[in-house]
Amino acid sequence: MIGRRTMPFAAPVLLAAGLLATGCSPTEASPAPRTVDVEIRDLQFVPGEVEVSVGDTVRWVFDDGGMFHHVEATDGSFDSEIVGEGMFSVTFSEAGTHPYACSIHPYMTGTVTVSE
Ligand SMILES: [Cu+2]
Repeated sequence: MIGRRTMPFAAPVLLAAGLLATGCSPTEASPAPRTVDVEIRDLQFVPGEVEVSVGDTVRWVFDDGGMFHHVEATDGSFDSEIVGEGMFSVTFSEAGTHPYACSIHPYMTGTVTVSE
């Protein structure tokens, strides 16, 4: 008697794996939301101007050796409060232009432009 070790169930398993591999939806997806960093260092916002899309997040990173700074929108739409370290994030849900400044160092300015 000759043992034949066929595997009759292998074919359905491979078929299922193939379906999984090609199962991606062909529908057009909107781009994933991004997070854009603005570094606060050397008494500047770097970069000073950022352009994002609705749904994106801007994250300010306080990295100026512990010096206190403030991210305060001119239109009042966001306010980090005065801090010397850490991060401050804002997710923008509407298109618009938001100039902002540091209340302690008024020459520190930046702009976030949000487009559809
Ligand atoms: Cu400042």
